[in-house]
Amino acid sequence: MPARKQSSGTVPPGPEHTRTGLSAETLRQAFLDNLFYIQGRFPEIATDDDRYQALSYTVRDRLLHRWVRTIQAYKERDPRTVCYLSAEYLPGPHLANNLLSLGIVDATREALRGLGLDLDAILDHEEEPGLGNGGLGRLAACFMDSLATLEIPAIGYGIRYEYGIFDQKIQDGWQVETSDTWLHYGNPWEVRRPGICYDVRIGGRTEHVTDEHGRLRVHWRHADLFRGVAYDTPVAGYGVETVNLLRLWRAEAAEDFDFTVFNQGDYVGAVMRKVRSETISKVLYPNDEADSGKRLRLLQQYFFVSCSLQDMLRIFATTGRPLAEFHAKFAAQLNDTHPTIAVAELMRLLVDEHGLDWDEAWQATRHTFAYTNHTLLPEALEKWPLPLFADVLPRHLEIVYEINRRFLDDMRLRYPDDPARIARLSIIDETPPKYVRMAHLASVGGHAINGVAALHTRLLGTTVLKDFHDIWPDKFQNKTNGVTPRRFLMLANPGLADLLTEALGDGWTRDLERLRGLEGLADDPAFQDRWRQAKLIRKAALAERLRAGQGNAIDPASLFDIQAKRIHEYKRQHLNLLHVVTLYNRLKHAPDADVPARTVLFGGKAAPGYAMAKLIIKLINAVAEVVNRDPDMRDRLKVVFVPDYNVKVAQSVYPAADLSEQISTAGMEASGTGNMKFSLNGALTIGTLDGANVEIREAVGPDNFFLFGLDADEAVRTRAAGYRPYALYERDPELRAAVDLIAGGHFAHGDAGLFRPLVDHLLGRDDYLLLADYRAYVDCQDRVADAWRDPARWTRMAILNVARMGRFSSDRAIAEYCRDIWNVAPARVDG
Ligand code: NBY
Repeated sequence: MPARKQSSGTVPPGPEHTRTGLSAETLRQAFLDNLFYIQGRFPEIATDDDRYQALSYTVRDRLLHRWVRTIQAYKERDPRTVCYLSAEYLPGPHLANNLLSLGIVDATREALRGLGLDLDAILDHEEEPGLGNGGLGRLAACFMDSLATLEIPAIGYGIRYEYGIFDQKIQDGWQVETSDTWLHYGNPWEVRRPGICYDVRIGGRTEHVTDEHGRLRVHWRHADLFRGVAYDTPVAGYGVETVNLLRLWRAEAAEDFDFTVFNQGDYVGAVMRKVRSETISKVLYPNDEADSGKRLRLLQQYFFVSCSLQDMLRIFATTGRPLAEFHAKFAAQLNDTHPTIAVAELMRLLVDEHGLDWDEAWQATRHTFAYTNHTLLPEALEKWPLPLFADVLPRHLEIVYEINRRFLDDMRLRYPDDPARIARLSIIDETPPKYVRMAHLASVGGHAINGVAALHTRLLGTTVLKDFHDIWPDKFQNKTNGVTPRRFLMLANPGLADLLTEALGDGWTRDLERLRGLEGLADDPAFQDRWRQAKLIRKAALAERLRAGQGNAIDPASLFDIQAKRIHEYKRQHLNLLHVVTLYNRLKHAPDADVPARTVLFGGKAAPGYAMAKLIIKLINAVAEVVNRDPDMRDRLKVVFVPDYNVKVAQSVYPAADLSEQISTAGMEASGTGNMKFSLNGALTIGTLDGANVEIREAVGPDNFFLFGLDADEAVRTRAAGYRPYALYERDPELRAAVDLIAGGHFAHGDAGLFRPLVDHLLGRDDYLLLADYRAYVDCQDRVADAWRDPARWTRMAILNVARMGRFSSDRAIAEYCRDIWNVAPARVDG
């Protein structure tokens, strides 16, 4: 181990020092020290948690070293810095990822083995931070990984929810939500920074006064005050020295305010106020459609955005540059509209607090922000009822009005005779009680707008943001999503990763395009054998996990057909079920039919207030119950619901899949990222031309992708032409049989009422066009079965999928954001 150059006396010395050294022996000693000095345990009485904590602190010590040097390097070089503003992050378990980034997986395994301990058992103990709902939060985490790995100066800003996404239990087939208590045992990965805290004001009213220089000034007489305290988590780049920062804000009471109450003798009142303050960062909102317009959600958004911008201004002040150059220091990305109040807050900070004039402030603001859209669903586009907005953020409403006034004045010059267009463009929706349209604020207040897949970006510019596209076509960009190959291949699938490295060298881990080198091996029988072996091991591991969890014996040799993602009607888990029921009917009628054995697995959470999604979960479990105990189905068809799908579960699911279900109604899934993770792990995709599926299919080749169904334009035309699902039901006997079986109560112990809402919707409106796509889907599944019967053909397709997935690395996505939106460059941190 070469001696490490010290850049300052503040950094602990020596590579073999037990707080920094990377050898197995030093790690062993450090682990024992931490077990003793942090957990207060000797090895014989240590619990699983003690061991997890001790090992995590051992790893954290090694990260801190690099972290401090990264901060020093950034301070010296003053580079443009990316600030990723996201209300959600789903990083998954930290320990294994940090071992990987530091390159000490093997040394740690060896150190623990010397103590009679198993690394995997310790890793399994980690409770993951579920600080996000799904794809959007996970994308933020993949982006943080890639930013650090590409050595880009970056800070991720967000909220330190005390309760993340709920835990899902299945009782009697129904989803039951229990509270997530990820902080129960403490969190070794975060560093609380009591010194980095900001006041956040809300409510009250504004006063407009003229100061002694005749300048108009606005005083915000707020009604309430909170404080945000920083909690920092290191984000280590893979194989580089860079360790970036994830800074999450926790809400606390602002002490001075408490004191005034306290001095009036109301001690209990002061404590209650403190408790109330803390509710702001208490819990992550599940993305229910039902509860949009919630005051606490607006508070959360403003709270984290205000803390983050104040923090950026504090950092900026240390550079000594004039404030009008704020945007030269920071590129801030709005991860969907959730942080969009930042546009008004930065204007307020610059104009009201720092005395910039409006035009200067607007120039800096517009050049700072860029906006990523993640949805086309009109019901998911955020808008805040004006009375609520005015009540919580009276000054911001004035600022939004001023932004809007100037914007619409420009637009009236451009479209003098088109008031309808002006109304459509307005940031304010005038429908009573009036709303603030956050996507409009983001589009006006930033310099770039991006979609997350090519199709999504095209539809964005022709539908929900068309009027903005008409004015600023150059503002629109596509940035197709990507996923990190570190977590989702190296960590999740070490067997396949080793095989890839053996075949290609290890360059693919940082340059995923190198996977293309596999193409030449796609037909090599020996390589194919090893490929299948690696897959079988992951399938057996998942089967074992599920057996241990719920007594489900599943056969690793069967075709693992998996749909794992949030449960939503547009994602059409129930279309998948219609196929399962169709297979069931076929097998019942022809028990000797030659159909390959299939295990159909589902995983995913339903928003607690989304009744139809919860009914779909119940239906999955109801079908599973009947299918799995029918002797005619034995060794041929099995249905499994994997409970509590989260990042950790996902890491054991992707590698085990043979077939990946990406079957959303075309035009509805913005991108999807699970589709990329499955394919990268050698699953073949059955999918529609939706989201990034389109580009995945182009990349892997149409012969290696099972395509079915209407495309986005056809879906629109089908609806416009007076879609009648009932006619399709009447015309297709297999479809009718499947629907009838569900409707008749076959999977509900004879209760014909249970699934009625679902069936009625399908036969009546069928908004997501399941019946329109049913026949194409089932026929396509038959083609899947044919391909599966020929292992050499299937394996060749799987190898070609992996070989051609290089483009879907989040490293590529981040490199594009850096080049086209952020204008930032790497700042190498020396070892
Ligand atoms: O973002 C997902 C998209 O559905 C998916 O297609 C895309 O790949 C992914 C990354 O770009 N969107 C998503 O996950 N959205 C949410 O989780 C979400 C969270 C909160 C709220 C709305 C949506 N909210 O209203 O608070």
